[in-house]
Amino acid sequence: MKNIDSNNHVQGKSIFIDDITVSQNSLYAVPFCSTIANGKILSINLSEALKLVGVIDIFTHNDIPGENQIGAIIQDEELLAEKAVHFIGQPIAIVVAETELIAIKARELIQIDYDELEPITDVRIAKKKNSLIAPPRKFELGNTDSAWENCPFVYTGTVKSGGQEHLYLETQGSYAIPLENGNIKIFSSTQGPTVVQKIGAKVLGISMNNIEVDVTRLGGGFGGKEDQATPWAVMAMLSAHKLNKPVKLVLSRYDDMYMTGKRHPYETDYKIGLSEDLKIIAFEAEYLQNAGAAADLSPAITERTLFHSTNSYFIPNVKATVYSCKTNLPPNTAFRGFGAPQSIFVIESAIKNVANQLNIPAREIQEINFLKEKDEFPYGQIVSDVELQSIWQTAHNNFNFYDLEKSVCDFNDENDLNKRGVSFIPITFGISFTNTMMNHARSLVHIYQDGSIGISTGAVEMGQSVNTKMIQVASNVLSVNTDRIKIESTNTTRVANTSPSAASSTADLNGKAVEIACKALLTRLVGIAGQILSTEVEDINIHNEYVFHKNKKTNIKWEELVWEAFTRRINLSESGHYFTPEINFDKNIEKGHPFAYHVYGVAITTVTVDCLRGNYEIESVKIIHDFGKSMNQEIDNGQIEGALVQGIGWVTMEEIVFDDKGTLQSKALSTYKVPDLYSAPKSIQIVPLDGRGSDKAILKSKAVGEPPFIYGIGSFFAIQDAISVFNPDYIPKYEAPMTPEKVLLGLYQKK
Ligand code: LUZ
Ligand code: MOS
Repeated sequence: MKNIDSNNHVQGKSIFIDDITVSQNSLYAVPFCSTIANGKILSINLSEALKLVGVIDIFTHNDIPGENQIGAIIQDEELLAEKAVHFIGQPIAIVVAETELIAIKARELIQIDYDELEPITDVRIAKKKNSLIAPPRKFELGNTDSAWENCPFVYTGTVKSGGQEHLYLETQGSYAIPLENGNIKIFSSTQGPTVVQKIGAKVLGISMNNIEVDVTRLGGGFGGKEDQATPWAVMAMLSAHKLNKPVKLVLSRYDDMYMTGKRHPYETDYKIGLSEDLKIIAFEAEYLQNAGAAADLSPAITERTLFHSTNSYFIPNVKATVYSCKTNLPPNTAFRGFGAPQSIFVIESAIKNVANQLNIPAREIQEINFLKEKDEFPYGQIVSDVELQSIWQTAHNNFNFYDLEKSVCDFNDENDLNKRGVSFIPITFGISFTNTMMNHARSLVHIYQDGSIGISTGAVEMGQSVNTKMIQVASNVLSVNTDRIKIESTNTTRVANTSPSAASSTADLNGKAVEIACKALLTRLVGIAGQILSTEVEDINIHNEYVFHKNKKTNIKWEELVWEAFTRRINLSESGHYFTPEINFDKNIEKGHPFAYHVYGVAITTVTVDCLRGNYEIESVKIIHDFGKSMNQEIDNGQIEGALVQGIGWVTMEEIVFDDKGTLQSKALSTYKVPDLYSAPKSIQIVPLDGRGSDKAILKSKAVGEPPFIYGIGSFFAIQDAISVFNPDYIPKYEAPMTPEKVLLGLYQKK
């Protein structure tokens, strides 16, 4: 089945926040934000701005009727700064005007005085000053302290990875409409409608049932709208509430880039020990996460960093500690992978470092240490249904590692100024929100009298095609054509208490909820068919829109059956609720079984470095991926390709630069380069593993959103290998991104 939105997307007919028809009396809001990274607010003067013709009002924290607090996990973030500011881009006031242009002009007229303080931008300084978001977390298995003496090979190192701009095509935005009795309806480009509803109610001092959040689709989220769509939505609601007029707030690209948080940069010190036969015996890591000025989702992200600290390997002795460091940068947030890519980059760098020291391919160390059935993860979950061995074998069968490596060697022998490198990245990604309570979802399915079907769920469509998959699930259970089924907007009044669409779990959780509701409806309809045909329900089934009796087609069509059921006063609506069984996690002992299942895979990346210029091309990425039993291979391949290229961007060209005053330097697409068609791999081959799937995946079709992001990491190591071939003096540093500038310096580095 094709993505149901593709025709409209291509024709520009799909509706995003900025396409919603606004009513005539609508107003426009823009945030006024801090221009310093740390300091006290001494005075603020709005009078010049308020004088501008067309300005309606300017709101500060004094205008907030409820609590000035938007922190979701830790209550440490004001919607509008009161006495002090902690990062450049922190909202202080909301300017509301008749047009967006007037609002922008007015905000330039606001006068503000600060008492400026020294900002912290560096995680090492933050840790030294004990500037932390929360106490550190530690996962332990075995005993590393006593393990080192049994390790003939012990290496230490430091690994750094940079931030990343989400760059969703649709910027943050919302449109709030005041209704009667103080109620509000808001359209928001959010992954978390319930988060917007809950925080909005708190700030406005009203109840959740006063707010209706409606989401048709997002022009991309990537985690950037899991938590950080909320402040802008709440600002629109606050303004609408105060003025009793509809208010639209859509950030410009520039505002969006400098006001919102990004992927967390990490700095990590590690120690790794191996036996003579290359078994990893012990691994210690101390991750320093740059959280920015408030918690946002950082505590949850630190957790996933620890969960993935050993990637695809069994290591009997592990000590992994993470510090969430509070700095004067915009609060960093969820981004595809949610802290896992950062720690997987660390363990892969450690393995690569060992391989370089021992002068062997990293692949040999990787293969020997793969997780096997019944191994234990550092968090206590026991490995089951592991696919790594079969993935590795399938990769070798399809792409012959030795031929591949030999062709790279031959190329390097024949070329002086172009050099190639190849790398292998296995992945093991845990599926479920690590916070167990978030792993449930609801659906509401209506069958209308004419046989058409409307489905609401908590799933937010953000380009990942979850709506298409929901239709497939309903069509599969009811055996009706997909064009009978419509997916309604995601709306907190129809489906309440939703978890954000995140953690790669949206299709699993909401799909299961749709499946449950449709099965209940099917049972009712089959019962009616049994009555009509005066037969046992066991002999009835519905197939391709017809009632079948003892596997023979009858002349009762779907819509006739539905009408008959309606006339017999049968309820044709049903809600479904699904919660992931078995999962648990005890934070006190840091042990449990947090994940429904794991997704596995491997990527083999070949790059060519231009040794004169320092730029590079990704020749090919060959992937064996564990889709389980994919319910839509084209859509899932699209997720793999997008995630891969996004991952490549993170470790190669995307470089977020803040100066030491906390000012974002890379705040436009002229200074922040993301992969385009020319920098995408020339060839991407995706071979689905003939895997077993999991009963906890919807129709055994495993989650696919985040895991393949990690394949992109392979390009980092392949580029480094190519540099090493050209320049034997090159000493690799494990610091992403590997920009062309760094490549060039590496190519001509002298001992
Ligand atoms: N969001 C979240 C996530 O709240 N919890 C998670 O475990 C998670 N994992 C990946 C992406 N978003
Ligand atoms: Mo996400 S990083 O699944 O919002």
